[in-house]
Amino acid sequence: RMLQRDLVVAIENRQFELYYQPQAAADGTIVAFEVLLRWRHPERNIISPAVFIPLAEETGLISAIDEWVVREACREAATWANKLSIAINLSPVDFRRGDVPRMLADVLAETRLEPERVEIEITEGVLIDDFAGAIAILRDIKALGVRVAMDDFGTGYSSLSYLQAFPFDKIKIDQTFVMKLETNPQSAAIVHAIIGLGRSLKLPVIAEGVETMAQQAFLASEGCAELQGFLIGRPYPIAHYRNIVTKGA
Ligand code: G
Ligand code: G
Ligand code: NA
Ligand code: MN
Repeated sequence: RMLQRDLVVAIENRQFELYYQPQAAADGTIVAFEVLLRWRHPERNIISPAVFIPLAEETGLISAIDEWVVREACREAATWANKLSIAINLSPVDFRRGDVPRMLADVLAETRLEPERVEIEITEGVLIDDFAGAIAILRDIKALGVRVAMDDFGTGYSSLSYLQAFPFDKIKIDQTFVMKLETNPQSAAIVHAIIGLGRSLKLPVIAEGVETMAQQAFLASEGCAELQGFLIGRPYPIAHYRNIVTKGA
């Protein structure tokens, strides 16, 4: 496909951009930013990662792309006066193809970003093919001082056994549950259960896709630790949030 060919030169032609979406504590204070990749295609508008990440995964370009994301995001965050954290998405394919812990260690050394300020977001897809291998890689990542969050929690197959097999630092409730909180009693029950699970396991829970004050109020009453979504802030280039990240700690 044409898009696939264009993807090969996207890094060297500087067509990728990072967007940053705030993550807030229960009291509304912004505590971190999720890093979200955008492709500014020369002949199209901005292309969503939902479109080009699968292509990059098929062609093996994903490892180079994710490494670029990690390096750019760490370089950016290292300049922030208030030392907020960043959450970076890695593809399950990275875990099968490359040496992710080595890559992270190299970038952290190069950018001098404190490892405690980095959180890796992975979906349970990472554990499906080679369970033991993935667990070993995750342990090496945590040994660097980097945190690991389980993304899109509740949408996969056996999330509960994964929580038993690996000490994740955070659970992200998938936005499909959050978006139906007001209209679907099942969604509210599932969100209630996930937050309760987090409390029992002493795992902080973050809800994504928070768009309304009613959703925020429900999540607050359930004791959800953190919120992410358009209500808190949309993903934008970091310039949009410059006054937040340059504020003294
Ligand atoms: O930002 P948006 O909602 O369009 O993202 C769509 C999907 O792409 C999400 O599942 C998100 O996790 C993923 N994604 C966003 N940025 C990156 C990235 O830098 N690397 C990887 N591997 N996935 C990303
Ligand atoms: O799969 P992952 O959780 O990484 O996907 C995150 C994506 O969800 C981001 O790319 C972002 O564009 C999108 N997103 C974040 N907050 C909201 C929201 O409140 N509403 C909607 N519709 N999408 C959101
Ligand atoms: Na994510
Ligand atoms: Mn998600």
